[in-house]
Amino acid sequence: MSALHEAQYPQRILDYMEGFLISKTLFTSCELGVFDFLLASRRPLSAAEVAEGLGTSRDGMERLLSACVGLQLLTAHHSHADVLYSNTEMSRMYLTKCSPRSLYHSILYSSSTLYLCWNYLTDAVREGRNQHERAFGVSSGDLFGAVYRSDEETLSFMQLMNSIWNICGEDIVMAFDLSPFKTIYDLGGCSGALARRCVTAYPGCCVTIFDLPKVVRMSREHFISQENEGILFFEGDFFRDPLPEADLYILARILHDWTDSRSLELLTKVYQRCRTGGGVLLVEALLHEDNSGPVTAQLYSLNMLVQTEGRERKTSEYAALLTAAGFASIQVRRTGKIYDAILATK
Ligand code: SAM
Ligand code: ASE
Repeated sequence: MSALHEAQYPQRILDYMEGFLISKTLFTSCELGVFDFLLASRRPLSAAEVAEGLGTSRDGMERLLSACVGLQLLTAHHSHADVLYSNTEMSRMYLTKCSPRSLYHSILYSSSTLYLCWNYLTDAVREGRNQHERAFGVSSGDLFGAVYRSDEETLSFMQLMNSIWNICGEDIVMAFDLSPFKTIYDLGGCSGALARRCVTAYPGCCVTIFDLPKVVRMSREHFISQENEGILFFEGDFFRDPLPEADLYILARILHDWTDSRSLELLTKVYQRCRTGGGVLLVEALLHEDNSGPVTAQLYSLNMLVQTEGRERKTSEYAALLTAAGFASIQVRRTGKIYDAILATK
């Protein structure tokens, strides 16, 4: 839409103002299980049938399904007086729980946690700090103590971390040729989704997921079963404990959780334990050098403000941290998706 048009009718402003209506429609449809119910039925269903199956009001479900049609998340089939609904290709692929490319768990975490944190964005901007205390009544003194405030929240966060690699993981492990690195530690490796991508792409390597004991326990229980050849676990605290020696350390979405000084502290520890000729792979949503975008990274940086102690950074800011820690020959690969990769060597 041209500037002139926007001056007369501010469609973009209206879209932004009411963007949360769209988010909430998506959240509620996933939470109620609409897409999985339609998948299981294997034929288009009426609103009454979906309402009956999911235990909701018929009127509420009619409006919800109709809004999903408007959002192109469902297809409406008109037969006689009735309307029948089915999943679109996109919702079957990304919104059903068990699809290999599912974002279902990301959506649930966005609904149950992010949405509540973002209720305090104004306070976060005023104060310049995260809002765990206001949103959930937990102290944010220990950041991951707050993020992992219950077993349910821990699993939910881990599922969020896990699911994005369903759609972005391949690009990250292929961004550089990692085959020369045999012993790899994925620091803060969480559910192990990226580790799994890594051993699939490089069958000759061994990836160890290094994470807090509770996370390792949950990862073993819910995400990585014994059959996963080439994936090991190491329980530890990367700030407090000595790091094991390795050829490559992956830090995916780690530095963006922390201040520059904590990030440098961690990278320095990594540099000291890294074998000569080895390296570090940073995986982050990179901001453009002039801060002009991408808008996803700009918004994620606000999310880091409400939820963590960190920020999203530009390539030059990561390069400065890597150089200060001792690393050299810093290379960047942009993937065009959410996350990019930076490789530096010792
Ligand atoms: N790398 C994963 C990914 O990109 O999907 C997870 C990133 S998540 C934002 C940060 C991870 O760092 C979590 O798995 C968390 O448990 C881990 N972590 C936080 N503090 C840690 C510490 N002190 N020692 C080890 N792991 C830590
Ligand atoms: C973190 C990553 C995330 C810490 C908290 C987080 C994400 C959500 N909450 O390291 C994933 C990225 N998504 C957004 C909206 O920032």
